[in-house]
Amino acid sequence: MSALAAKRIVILTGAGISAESGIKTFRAADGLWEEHRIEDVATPEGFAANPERVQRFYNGRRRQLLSDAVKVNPAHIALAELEKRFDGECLLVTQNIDDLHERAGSDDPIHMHGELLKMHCTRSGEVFEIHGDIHAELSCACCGKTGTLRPHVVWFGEMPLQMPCIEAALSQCDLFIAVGTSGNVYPAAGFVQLARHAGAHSIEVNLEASSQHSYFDEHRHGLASEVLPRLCEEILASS
Ligand code: BV8
Repeated sequence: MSALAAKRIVILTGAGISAESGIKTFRAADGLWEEHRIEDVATPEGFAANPERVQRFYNGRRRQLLSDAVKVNPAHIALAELEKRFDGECLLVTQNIDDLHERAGSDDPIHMHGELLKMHCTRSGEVFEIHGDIHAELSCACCGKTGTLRPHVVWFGEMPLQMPCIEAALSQCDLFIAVGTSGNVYPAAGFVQLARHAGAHSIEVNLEASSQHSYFDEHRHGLASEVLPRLCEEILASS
């Protein structure tokens, strides 16, 4: 039986799936981290030390995400199609904080690292949509105070979201596909090992070998917008 004849699929996406939509990845030569130290803009300590710098970093990314220049690409669309047409279970987990999976038609992907178009109150934890800038004068709808709102994003040292749900799905999946992730950030980088432990067939879709390359059964290297539509059709034809 084909390894693609799956019944329970878990898909993990990273910045590479949105690269062709015009959103910078983290570790490419012109990547996001090239212009900023991770410690300064993606840690609670960095936010405490200089909240304005962190708000500027995310406000700039939010404006870019909402600009006309950023559109879904065939990779996002292929995953949304797979979710709709696949007759088994298909869980999409993304490390990305953009909303391109939703714009492509994916229902309710798990944003394990949070969402750029959301903010939360540091006093109550309540989460709100935000399409504009977050700044110190913005008053919070739940406590009426200013200076309490931060991006609803998981920083280094913070617990990713919905981990129990993700780990349960990985422990039962029979096909695991990672798309556009360098495999440098944990716990997401360890998901392929959890899937292998569950007996799943694992496929890496990436421009080049990721740090977790050796744990994958299969490697399909190339542009996600070209590789993923073909792979999704093969899965649908096999199931
Ligand atoms: C935590 C949100 C625990 C912000 C991000 C071992 C176990 C557990 C933790 C750790 C561990 N070792 C170290 C840690 C700590 C740390 C960590 O992993 N550090 C690394 C640097 C070593 N992890 C954490 O802190 C995590 N939290 O573990 O909590 C805990 C326990 C108890 C109590 C409290 C806490 C939290 C990590 C989340 C950090 N937040 N993002 C933001 O987005 O601004 S991470 C950030 O980098 C992104 O979200 C992204 O997810 C992540 C990884 O980047 P990628 O998506 O992989 O992007 P990258 O640029 O690296 O790669 C892109 C790939 O695409 C490339 O390979 C490229 O070739 C490819 N590509 C490019 N174009 C294309 C393409 N592929 C196909 N087609 C294309 N067109």
